[in-house]
Order: sequence, then C-alpha cells, then structure tokens
Amino acid sequence: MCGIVAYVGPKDAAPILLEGLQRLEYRGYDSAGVVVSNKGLKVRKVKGRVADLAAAVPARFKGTLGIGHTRWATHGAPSDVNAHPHLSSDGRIAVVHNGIIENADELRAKLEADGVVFSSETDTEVLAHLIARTAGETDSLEEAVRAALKRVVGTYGIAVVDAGRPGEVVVARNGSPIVLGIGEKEMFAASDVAALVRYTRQVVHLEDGELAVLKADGFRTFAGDARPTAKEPLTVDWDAGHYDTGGYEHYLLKEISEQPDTVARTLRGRLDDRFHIAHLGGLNMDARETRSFRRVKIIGCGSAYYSGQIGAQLIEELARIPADAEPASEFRYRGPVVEPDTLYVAISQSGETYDTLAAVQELKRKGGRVLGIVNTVGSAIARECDGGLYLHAGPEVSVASTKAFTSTAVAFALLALHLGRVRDLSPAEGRRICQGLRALPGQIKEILALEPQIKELAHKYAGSPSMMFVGRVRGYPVAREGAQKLKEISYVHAEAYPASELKHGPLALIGPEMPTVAIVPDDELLDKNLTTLGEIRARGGRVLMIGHRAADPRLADDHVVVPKNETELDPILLTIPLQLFAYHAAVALGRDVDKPRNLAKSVTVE
Ligand code: HGA
Repeated sequence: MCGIVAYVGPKDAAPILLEGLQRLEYRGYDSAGVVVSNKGLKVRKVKGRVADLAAAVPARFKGTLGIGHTRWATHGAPSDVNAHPHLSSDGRIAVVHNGIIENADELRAKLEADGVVFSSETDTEVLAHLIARTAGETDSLEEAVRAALKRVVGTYGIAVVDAGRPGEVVVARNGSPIVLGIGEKEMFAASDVAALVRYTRQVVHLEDGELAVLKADGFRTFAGDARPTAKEPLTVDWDAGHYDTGGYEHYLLKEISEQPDTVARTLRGRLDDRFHIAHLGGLNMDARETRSFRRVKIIGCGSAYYSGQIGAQLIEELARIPADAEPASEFRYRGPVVEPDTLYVAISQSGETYDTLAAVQELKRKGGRVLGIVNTVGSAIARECDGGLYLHAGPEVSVASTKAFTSTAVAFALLALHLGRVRDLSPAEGRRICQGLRALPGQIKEILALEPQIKELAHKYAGSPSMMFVGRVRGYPVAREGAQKLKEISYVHAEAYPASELKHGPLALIGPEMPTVAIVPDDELLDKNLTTLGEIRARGGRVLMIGHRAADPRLADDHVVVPKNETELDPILLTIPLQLFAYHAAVALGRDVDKPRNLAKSVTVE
C-alpha cells in the first residue's frame, strides 16, 4: 500500500526521499511524488514508478527538508494530479497521506462552499486545506495539524510541511503506521522501516492518536490531547542488505530459497531437549494460565489465515484443545462472542494489517486475551497484543508470502507443543515433535533441490486456464495456500477444495482442461486420497500429486515426492513445492512476480 518518507537535517533531501520511496516500492503503488522546502515548496509528482519521478526531478530540486509518497489509489484514479503531496490553495502546506478520510465528501463540500477550489479527486486534499486554514494563526504547525485532524473521521498516517516553518515536519498516525528514524543531527520518518534502515536503525513507532514534530536536532511526540509522550527508541535488527534481491532474479525466489534459514531462525533458542518443551517467554503466561484455555481462535488475512488453519490443526492434535481459524476481516464485523477462556491468536507478517489490527483491538475492548504471531518487531499488532511470538524471518519484500507463511506454521507448531506439554502431551511425544522440528531446515533444502523438476511441471501446467487444488484435513490448508499462490502471482484461476468435498459439487468441473494438484501425504487418510485421485482420473482429469511416494501412473500423471517428517508437521514441507510451482508458472507466463497486479504487500487500509 502507499508509502511515506520524510527527512529533515543538513543533507539534500530529494535523493534521500527518492531512495526511501524506492525501498517502499515492494508494497505496491501507482504513482509517486515529493516535495522539498527551500524558500517555498517545490513539488514533483507523477503517475508511474519512482524511477519516473526521479527522472522528473530537476537537478536544482534542492532543500534540506521534505516529504515523499507512493500512492495506491483509493479515492480518484491513479494520475499525476491525484498523486501526493497535496497542497493547500496558497501553496503553503503540503501533505502526504496513507489511509482513508471517511468524511472527506462532507468536508470537501464545506470547504468548497467557503470558496476553496480543489485540484484533485482525493480524500487527502481536504487535509491540506484544513491545515492551511489555521496554520497562519496558530503558534505551531502541530497545533494546526491537530485542529484539522479533530475534524477528520477515518484512518491516516500523514506527514506535513509548512513553507512558513522550514525547519520541521509534522507526522501523525491513526490506523496507518508511522515510524520515526533517529539520525545524527537529522531525523527521518516513514510508513515502514524498509525506508529507514539505510540511514539509521534507531526507530520509534508512533501509537494511534500520536503526533510527532521532527527537527534536525530531534523529535517530540504528543498524545491526541496534546500531552507530550515519552518514547523509548528500538534498535531494528534488519539492515539494508535484507532488502536486496541477493543475486536472485526475484525477491520471491530469494525468499523461497531462504526458508531453511528462516525456519531455523523461528526455532532458534525455543526448543528444549531436556524436557521436550518449547520456550516461549514472549507469551507472558504462566503454566496455570496456559492450562486454563478451553478453546483457541486464530485470526489472520489471506495466507496468514491459511497458515492459521495449519496452526489450528496442530493445536487440536498436539494439545487437544478445540481450535479454529477465521479471516480477521470477517471476524471483526460479525460481532464475535468473546469468551474469557478462549485464547485468541492474531497473525500478520507486517504486524500492520489493518483488518487484523482492528480485530485485535475489538478483542481487547471485550477483554479477550490475544497473542500475536508477527514478523515485524515493534509493529502495531505486536504492541497491541498481550504477548506472542516473533517469526524472526527477516523482511519479506515480495507481495506474495512464502517464508512468513512457513515460519508462521512453525511458530504454531511451537505454540501447539507448548500448549500440549502443559497439558497431556507426553515427554516422548514432545521429543518426537522437537526432533521433527529440528529436521525441517534440512528437509526444506532437499525440497529446494527439486526446483528443476518443479519448474518443468510448472511449465507443463501453466497454460491451463484453471486448476483445482485438493487436500484432506492437514492437506486442505496446504491446498488453499497452493491455490492462493498460483492466483496471486500467475493470475491462473485456481480453486481449493477439501478432497472429501469434491464429489459434493466441484467434481462437475473436472475434465482434461482442469488439472488437479492433489496433496497426498502418507497419513491415515492416504487410501481415501488415492480413491479421490481415481475419481478425478475416471473423469479425464489430469493430476499432479504432491506427497511422500511416487504416484501410481493410473492415479496421477505427475508427482513431486517430498521428504517425510512427523505427520503433524508434514503440511509445512508440502507447501514448499507449491510455492516453487506458482513461481515458475508466473515466470513462464511473464507476470510481474514480486508486484502482482492489484495487490499490495501490507494491507494497511480496510
Ligand atoms: N486515500 C488516499 C490514500 C490511499 C492509500 O492510503 N492507499 O494505501 C488516496 O486515494 O490518495
């Protein structure tokens, strides 16, 4: 989604802003713009890429303070005019904004009735005019911003500059992230640490309702009621190198290939070989409390939701606690009954997914106990939850999730082991799961070595207009994630169904033009799955089987054989070939693999 970068200090701002915007490109956007302050505001904005913006910025675009933006349009088409920054009519105030101003139409009508002429179709422009109305009369820019924000309903992360106050930038947050970066006699702000790590690793996350004033020599933060707030800087342990493609053709392939390491990092220091338990200090719960839950409810969006389905199955199997997963985007709106003996678990790679954050906030309002499984340290969901587990998977840049998905499933295995061992899971069973978890990184390496074979299969099937993905019980979330990956990056239509449901409807779709990817692990459901393959083949359907043994040629046209782990952990490994399959199908079809059309990385708007 949209990105914000801001700079104030001794250096030339434009190159820093452009570099920062480039680091945010992965989030998906349609236009970009910058403003610098130097005896008035100088603005450039274009529909298109940051490179197009850089080409449009003249050499004399000098100024040591400025703000920049990448826009993902919600109000008004992607165009030069609708790109941010937006300026007040007198050219004094410039604003960049992530989020949605819900009462923009009403505010716009009032401003127009007062004679204000708008130049764009965006909701954001009202902010520039509102701030300008008081900026001349108030003692400070922050007062003018605060007064404007009081009239606004909606979500925002904003950065504001005032030509009349050339030494400061004001930023504010409500539902859309803003992070401050602390430098040597210079200050930065951005919507994502990715834009900051090249310059500083000392950061401060703003809370909802907070506002900050940045000057070259430091920053001050304020709560919504103008009270100063005290903030402790955090050190980010990701550096600029984490955001490079590392010699791979795409971030997606890099991130798929990193999984032996990222899974090892999720496990590091968390397995105890003496008692066969998981050490999860971040949960902030003692054994008695951990035992007291009678149900686990998992929420997340997109792939996070599917990894939550894997998690629910792990928790039911290992801890024997009823567990289920639900899309956070639905959960928050259906007036959920929040029970005191239910443990809620929220999943988000970025920790800023708006739907998930809003669901967590709703749970907290109702007294729910919420754990976060999050990749980004210090992010909004991590801060909002009562405790949780960080994935430690490093930044995930490609829009389609891969390494965060597997690390989330591994985090759930750790949580299930922990919940199980404080209940009835025996030490011997605990040992079996610990050993299985330790084997994962090596086995993922073995699967990655199958890439040439999977590439060939992807090329063979990529031309199909539609594909079916099926799996039973543990295999079903794997099938869903496989279909999701293929849809997201190759734009091939894909359906995922429980294999058991096939003959209750979707079997009607099966024929030579609709191949099936079947997840067939060697578990207690093997025979049932093989029967399903027979039913597909009897209807002329082609089958690619992903499992633990070579397929009987009467039941499948092709197969990928992955190493076997413990039955409960197998879904994690069965996902990897599907990631490679989707990747190579997308490359074969010439898609923009890392930035698929219409999608954005962290979905920070509703
Ligand atoms: N509503 C603004 C900003 C959109 C946004 O935050 N997208 O992620 C606009 O449409 O310009």
